[in-house]
Amino acid sequence: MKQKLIVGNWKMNGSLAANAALLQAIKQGLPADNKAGAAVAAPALYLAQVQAELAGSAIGVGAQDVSQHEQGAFTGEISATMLKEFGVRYALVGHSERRQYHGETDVIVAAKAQAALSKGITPIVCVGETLAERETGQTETVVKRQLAAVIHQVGQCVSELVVAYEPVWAIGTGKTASPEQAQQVHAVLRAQLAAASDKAARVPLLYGGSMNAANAEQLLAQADIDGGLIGGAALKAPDFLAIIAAAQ
Ligand code: 3PY
Repeated sequence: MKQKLIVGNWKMNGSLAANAALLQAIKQGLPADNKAGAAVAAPALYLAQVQAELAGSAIGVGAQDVSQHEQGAFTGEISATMLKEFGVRYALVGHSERRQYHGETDVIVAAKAQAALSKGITPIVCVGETLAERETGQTETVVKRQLAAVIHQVGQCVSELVVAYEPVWAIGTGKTASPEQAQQVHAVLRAQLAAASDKAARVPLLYGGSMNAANAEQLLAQADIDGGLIGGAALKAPDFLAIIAAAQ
């Protein structure tokens, strides 16, 4: 069976003390025979701390964003090269909060995915529809359009992506897509990836959007759900560990 991948998205949460306590608890609680991949995507300012805390552990370091630019006059931006220096293995791109609050378009998201790949960082490409889009039957069109932009940009590197389906209506709302709703969209994404690359089967397709300790097992049991991108539950060690336990 394909290894599952559980990634915590801390968003703009944490402090030096809270991060240290959380990472210690996660490291200590990880079963010795853990079979799932795990990573945490921390605020950029804490990446050095997270890298140091996780040194020698199997938990990967993730960033929540990456600039599409290599270097230069882009105030406030952080390049893939800089992330790489801090041991970053994954970078979220196109999280709906970035699309919504920072005006990130499909084209920008695709450029960010390419920038990450070019420096050996795995982009976790987030796609998902809003409630209005779901209610007007546009779910498939929207997620396919978002993913198509990235596929077009990265060409043959499609098989090196991670894709996360995060219905916007399920983010931070406590509402979760049912396992069937999530699987339906994952199957669409899998088919789209397969049409682009014969290695698409190996692309981890994560579900995100209020995945928690109570619903993880059912979601992860779906044929095309290969892991989770976890919001609030990633900030509590027992919950994050329970999701990892459900991913064995
Ligand atoms: C959530 O579950 O709230 C997320 O946005 C995870 O990225």
